[in-house]
Amino acid sequence: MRISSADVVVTSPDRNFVTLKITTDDGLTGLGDATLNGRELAVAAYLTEHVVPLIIDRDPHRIEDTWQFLYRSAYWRRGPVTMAAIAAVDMALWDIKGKAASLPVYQLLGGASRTGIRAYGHASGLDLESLFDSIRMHQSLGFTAIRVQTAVPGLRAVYGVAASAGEGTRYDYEPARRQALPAEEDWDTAAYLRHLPTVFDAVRAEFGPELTLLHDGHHRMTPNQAARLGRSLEPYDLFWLEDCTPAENPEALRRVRSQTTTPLAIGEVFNTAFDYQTLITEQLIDYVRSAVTHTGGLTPMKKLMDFAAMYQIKSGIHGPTDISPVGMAAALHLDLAIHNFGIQEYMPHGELTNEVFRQSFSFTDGDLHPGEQPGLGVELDEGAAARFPYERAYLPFNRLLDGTVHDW
Ligand code: EZ4
Ligand code: CO
Repeated sequence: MRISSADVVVTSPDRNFVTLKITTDDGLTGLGDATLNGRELAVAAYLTEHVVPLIIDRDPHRIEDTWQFLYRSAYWRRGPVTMAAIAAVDMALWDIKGKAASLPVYQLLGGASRTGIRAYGHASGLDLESLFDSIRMHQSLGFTAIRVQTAVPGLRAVYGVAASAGEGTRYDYEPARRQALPAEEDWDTAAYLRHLPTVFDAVRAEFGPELTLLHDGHHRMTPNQAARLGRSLEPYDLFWLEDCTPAENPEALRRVRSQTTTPLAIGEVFNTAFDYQTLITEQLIDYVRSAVTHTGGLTPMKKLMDFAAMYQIKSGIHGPTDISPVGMAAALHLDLAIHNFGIQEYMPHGELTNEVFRQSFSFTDGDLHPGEQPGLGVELDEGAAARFPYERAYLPFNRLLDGTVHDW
């Protein structure tokens, strides 16, 4: 079997997605997700101009060799654009191998280690009342684990919080913001540190001790601030505190770790196992947050999770709406197969996205399952995709109250 063609499809149902479709001379097709939110066309060009010519005529079964070839022969290693492009090839080849073997990809990764994949959803509120409504709505959908994000008094727009009560239950940061320039949000860490524990206190009082709660700090704190927040949230028994400090400096987590037992998760902006080396070997984190799409695909993610397993660190794979259904399906096959699964983030895609990407994964009683279709189990409706042309979109950015640009 040989790769006969590879096409990059950019489509924007609800939001932008970049998908690689590889076709073999046997007529099999495989899909890979290459979506890098806000920088989509950089990956599309990297694939079209530089990667597609390299993979034509290669044996699609040689996944490890193709991965090593694309990673090492570029000379310029790592980075989100490169690793998303390699991920797309890797996912598409696993999809093809599964179809060739008539097996779902999780079977090729070792088979199921569990019956379902526990997912967490995103609740948010401008005040306690709307936050409680949002949590109840997620419970009614079946979620047993819920991320809690809240507005902060005095701040206009905050990450993770629906802009108005009407949007209420569905917070989606960027797709609704397709516009010429990035939206500006504001931030004040001191106000956030004062407010957040009061919100978790109210949520625990309302929903009791058993509901699994998570929170995303979205890279905004210093190590000392993060340590203080971790401590102040200890009475509320979080499943994890995510991205408490900016991702570039793993040493920051030493300070946080030594000061609090609140579990820590990090890694949605990482793109190789090397980014985790210190964090894993020093056991500074509890959960690996990488996306399969942004970490070079299933091949390196399986190795990363096996490395993490040696240190009792579990998975918490990134699953926002900017991961396409193809990237989501890849995550679910891995989640089902690995021993050290923790939890899976799940933001359901919009209706238009589900029209373009025909999926076979399911969500029942709070658990996801990738389904039993051969390969990844997602097919691209190219006719539908063509109806939604690319629209430039940016993620928001933050300024402190005095106008200084801050981490978003
Ligand atoms: O901000 O995927 O935990 N989830 C997140 C996401 C990220 C977006 C960025 O594209 O932090 O909401
Ligand atoms: Co996050």
